[in-house]
Amino acid sequence: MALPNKPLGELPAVANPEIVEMEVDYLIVGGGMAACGTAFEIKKWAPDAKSLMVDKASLERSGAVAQGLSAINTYLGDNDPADYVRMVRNDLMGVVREDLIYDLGNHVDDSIELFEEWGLPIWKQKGDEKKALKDGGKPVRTGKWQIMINGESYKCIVAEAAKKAIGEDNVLERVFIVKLLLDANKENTIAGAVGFSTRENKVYVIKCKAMMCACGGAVNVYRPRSTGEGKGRAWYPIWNAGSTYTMCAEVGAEMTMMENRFTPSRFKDGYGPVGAWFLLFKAKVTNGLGESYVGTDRAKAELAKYEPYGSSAVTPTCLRNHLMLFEMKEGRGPVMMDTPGALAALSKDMDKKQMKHLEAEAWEDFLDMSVGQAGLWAGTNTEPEKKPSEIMPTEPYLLGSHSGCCGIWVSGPELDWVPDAYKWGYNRMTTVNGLWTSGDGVGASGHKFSSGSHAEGRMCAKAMARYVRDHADLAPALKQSAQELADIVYKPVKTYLEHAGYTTTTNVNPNYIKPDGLSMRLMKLTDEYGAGQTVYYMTSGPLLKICLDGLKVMREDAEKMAAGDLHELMRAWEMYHRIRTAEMHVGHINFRTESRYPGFYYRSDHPTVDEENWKCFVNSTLNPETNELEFKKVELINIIPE
Ligand code: SFD
Ligand code: AMP
Repeated sequence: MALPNKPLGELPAVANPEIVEMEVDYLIVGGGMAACGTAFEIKKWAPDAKSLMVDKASLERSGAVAQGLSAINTYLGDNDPADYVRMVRNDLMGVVREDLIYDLGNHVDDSIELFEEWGLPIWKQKGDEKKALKDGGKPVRTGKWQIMINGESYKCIVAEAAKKAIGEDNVLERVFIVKLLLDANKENTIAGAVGFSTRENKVYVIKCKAMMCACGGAVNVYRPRSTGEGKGRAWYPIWNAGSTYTMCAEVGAEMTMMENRFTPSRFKDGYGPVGAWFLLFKAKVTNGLGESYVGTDRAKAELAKYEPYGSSAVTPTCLRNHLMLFEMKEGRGPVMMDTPGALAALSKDMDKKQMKHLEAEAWEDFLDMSVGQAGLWAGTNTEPEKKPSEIMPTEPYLLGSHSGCCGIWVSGPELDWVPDAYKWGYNRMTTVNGLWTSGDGVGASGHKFSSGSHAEGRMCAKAMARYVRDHADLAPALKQSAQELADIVYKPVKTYLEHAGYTTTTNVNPNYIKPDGLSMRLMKLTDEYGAGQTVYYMTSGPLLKICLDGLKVMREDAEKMAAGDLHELMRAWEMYHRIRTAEMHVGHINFRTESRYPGFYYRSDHPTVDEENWKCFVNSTLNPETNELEFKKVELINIIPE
């Protein structure tokens, strides 16, 4: 149930919060696209079971789709799922789980048909305006895989269906999950989670038989380009702090491709997405000399360095970024999106009314999903039909559902063509028994986007129900008492209350550090040493060592975090999740001695894409004895022919 908004100011935290203990069959951690998919589907496969969904925010507007979206980037329609695999594989420089991608390609459209049934307006081709997708209605395609929507209320629509299916009383909003918990009696088996309310002094200890954890990717691990009053503005959702990766890794889930990141090219300062401008409006991007930045001989020579990917029919996203950075570094900036040229070309044969409509679409693209960009256009007197806009790669984000693929190593579907090394019983289950993930959580399987994340969440529900049926003896038991768990969660509060009186300003104190201070430390470290934007995404072995040493110290310092109110307590745990996620990301980059994703990051000591030695996955696990990550290479198996 949603709780009312806060009165003025944050709610002070108390030393001894109320403890609420719960037990359910299915626990869904997160409330985004993937989690809503699981919540919608679980009742179908386990109608009599008790399920609970827990979101740190309010379901209607939580996660990456909070502001809405203008496009659905994965709709197969008449396309062959094998071609979908080929596209994703090429875009992610060859190293992907083809079984997961093919499986997703087979299921994703079903979710989109449901979205339409629930009320999401999907653009249709002329003549098909009234025909639903499921009845053969043809959508307006921007690219081979993408379709346009009027998606300002996308998340509200998806959340409503999830709530209705699972039952409103089975949704806990404004509860931040801090840790997942293993079973006391069964090895490597999930048994529950612990979290706290951001609106009441309450700790929740929840036992479960099966769990789907999908808390999105990780944002604000790296110093953003935005500063001062604009800080907090980013492209991906700042509320997702690496909880998925940290919480799953800490219970022993094997991770994969955590070296991957996404540094998307976006409209500078407002972070507006570029897809619609490239694909729908067919806009050209020019360098400071007015040349097409991808079309010069210089650009072709750069791409030739990264074969076989450089010469592919569609240049991978990272290499497109590489070309942009190449121009910027050599002083041929700014890189500009020629919005006036694009709109002029499109409106050549239009009357005044049609032109107004086209201009409205240009604004709506941002009003539907990235409102800050529309605000920035208005604030800088930018009329896109008159003035071009600058494009710039952002700070790095860690995610597994958009054009990136870091995440968790999961089982593939139980199908005979799936290699044995890729499946261990239950589709999308992690290497921890009873623990699933989806969306940004699943590694080596990018380009799912909003639709694929929802579909993947639904696939999890089916597999979870089978697991619970197959294990009738499941009786989750926790290793620690509810009080011990509450003490861990509220430790930053106790630290604060014990020491806050020592200094006159509560933010500066020799006995503790506030999450805000730790955030600045983290961003400075990852940015300067871990290939952030201020160093043009460049790092090397010696720089990575400094970064890893710094992160280790920071994790120790995190033990001394202090939180005076519930909002700050959330910030504290977000910081902890970010630090662990950064350790995984930087550790993976350190292990992979090549530059697999030029344009996303570079290693100056290993600048090439080394197909001979590194066309493989890098997986890691956290050793519970040493608390250190252990890395290994894992063989890549090609399933779909070229
Ligand atoms: O334009 C905790 N995305 C796009 N997808 C598309 O299909 N089309 C687009 O047009 C896309 N574009 C886009 C996109 C995202 C953003 C931010 C913009 C533009 C501006 C990507 C999709 O949105 C994305 O792939 C999916 O949403 C991923 O789904 P999922 O479920 O993996 O993540 P989520 O939706 O962010 O949800 C996360 C949830 O977890 C909660 N949470 N809950 C409890 N405890 C914790 N510790 C928690 N931590 C987080 C969150 O509140 C949230 O509910 S475009 O750029 O290409
Ligand atoms: P974006 O707005 O950058 O997140 O992209 C939205 C969709 O368009 C994703 O499916 C991208 O892969 C695709 N896309 C964006 N820019 C290009 C481009 N220049 N060429 C091909 N596909 C693109």
